[in-house]
Amino acid sequence: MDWITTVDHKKIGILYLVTGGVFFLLAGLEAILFRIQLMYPMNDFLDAQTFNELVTMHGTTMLFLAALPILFGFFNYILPLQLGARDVAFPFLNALGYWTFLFGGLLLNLGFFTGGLPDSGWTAYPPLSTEYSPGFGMDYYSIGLQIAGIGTLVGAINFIVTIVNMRAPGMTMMRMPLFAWTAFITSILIVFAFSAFGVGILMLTFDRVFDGHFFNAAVGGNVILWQHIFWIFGHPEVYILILPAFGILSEVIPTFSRKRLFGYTSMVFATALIGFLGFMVWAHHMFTVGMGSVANILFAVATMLIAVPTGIKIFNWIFTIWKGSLKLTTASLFAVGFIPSFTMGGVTGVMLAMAAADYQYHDTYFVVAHFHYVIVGGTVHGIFAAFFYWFPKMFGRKLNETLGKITFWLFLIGFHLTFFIQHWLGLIGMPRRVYTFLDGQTGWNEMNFVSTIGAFLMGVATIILLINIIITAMKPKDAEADTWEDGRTMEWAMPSPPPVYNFKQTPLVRGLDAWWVEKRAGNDAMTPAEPLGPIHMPNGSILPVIMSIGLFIAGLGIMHHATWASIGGFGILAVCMIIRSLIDDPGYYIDPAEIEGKEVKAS
Ligand code: HEM
Ligand SMILES: [Cu+2]
Repeated sequence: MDWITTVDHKKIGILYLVTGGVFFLLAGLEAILFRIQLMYPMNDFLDAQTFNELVTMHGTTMLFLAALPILFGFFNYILPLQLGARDVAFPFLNALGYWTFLFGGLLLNLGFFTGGLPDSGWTAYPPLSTEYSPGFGMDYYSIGLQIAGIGTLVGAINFIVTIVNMRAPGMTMMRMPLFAWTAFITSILIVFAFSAFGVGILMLTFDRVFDGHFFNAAVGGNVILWQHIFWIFGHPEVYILILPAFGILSEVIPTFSRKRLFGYTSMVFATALIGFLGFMVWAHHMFTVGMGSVANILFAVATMLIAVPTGIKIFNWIFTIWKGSLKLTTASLFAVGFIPSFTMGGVTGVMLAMAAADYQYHDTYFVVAHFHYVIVGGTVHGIFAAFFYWFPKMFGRKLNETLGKITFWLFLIGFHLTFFIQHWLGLIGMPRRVYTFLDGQTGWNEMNFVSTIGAFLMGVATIILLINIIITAMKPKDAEADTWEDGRTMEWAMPSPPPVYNFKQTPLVRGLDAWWVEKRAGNDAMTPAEPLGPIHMPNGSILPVIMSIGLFIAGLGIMHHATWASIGGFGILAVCMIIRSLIDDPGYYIDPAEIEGKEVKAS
């Protein structure tokens, strides 16, 4: 019950991690299924419709329900600790964000039970997603993502306010850990990108459910309109996924190199610049649409520009490792593995940015290879690094390092085996999203076979990680506060896991890498910025769950033209909002006497 009503950022963070993790496994399983289909020519393991559904669900789930929520889990858990805050700015809203994400995600996946999943690709281009996709599949997509998107937007706004308002005394913006900086820029991108997407899928819902004509060329609508709206969201979305991973690297690498991050200021500006440029390049996904050469050239050049700030980051990490004595833990291995894999994705990105050459690459496996190098080589590696790095902080136990390293090597090898070869598959003409291919085309059989074997290896690596988590869960909680011994930021100055109220007294920040500064000064705890006093805590609430269920019912009602269900669903929402507005919730206080002596000294 406690977990359903909680508004504690740490518990919500764990909820995000667990839910995102389950969706990650589901989407991974979908990928393995359609990779089995592509293992042999003219295979009939899956039929075409099922293949399309699995590809669509794989991409959509990975992006919206796995990668981003897992990153939100880390934001939620770690940010307030790094900033020295009691919680995020709006704990109630935080819970609401999680529950709308969960129920939106469930709606998206409802087709597994009712038959008819989304099948038009994660890009949902009309008319493929309108006229040519009868049934409820794409309604689950547009309405499910609408609801999940509310959660994402709410979460992002919450993180922005937290970062602007809740930093401990002394923590200026330029003393903020880089992970917090990337969370900040990412959240700003989410606010702009997800608003555009929300409008786009609302229009799609109108076209599908209410016979609208936004994207219907036959009656004066415009299909290209969708592509623009989609990619104004879609391109920043990939930066939304990669910037937090940059932030994770910028924490993990200095900790294990036992050095401060090289070029902190340039890292901050590079992050902001990447965020800004990320909005200037969306039409590089549309070079073959026929926008004309001027537009193509502008978007090509803008895209190539992004390589500059990204290169700055890569070099800064390398200079951080340089002449430090890097400790090889699973976390640092994933962080170091990130660098070459992600860079290769960046290089093919610049190749794709050449508009003329893109006529050859477009819609082939070259693109699939490219974005998996960025997303799996980058984001997923970052997520694994973060998981091993912060796991002891969150659960009080260190994951097994031997099993962790096995996971790393299997995953790294499996990943390159799966996707490296797809560059060639693409260049010799294998189109993306085809459910089978003819026998006897030079190299196709062998390369597709190898690719599938690689996918199995990644699957095995993930299973070993699960075993690792189970084994670790059975061990006693014995992680030190500063488990990795060389922690630099403030989360390492508190017990693992931290008490509900985080720091007993709000800490005083005396420099960049606040905890490192204190350790250097010979202190074994953060210097407090306030006297010990009663700690104000918010009460839990059941309303966020009920509100999300209301939205879920309303969504189902809309797609089935069931007016009463829609009104009922929105009614539930409205009643909850009224209750929340009318009933004052003052929260409660924790008495300092109660916590005296409970604070664990950081060693
Ligand atoms: C288990 C590892 C993975 C394997 C084997 C895999 C495999 C694939 C393949 C073969 C496709 C292309 C299918 C086609 O176009 O015919 C694909 C599409 C896609 N994948 Fe993955 N993938 C994996 C992990 C991921 C991850 C971690 C993400 C994101 C976090 C991701 C995001 C996507 C997206 C966005 C698409 C495009 C879907 C679409 O075309 O609508 N994949 N995946
Ligand atoms: Cu793009």
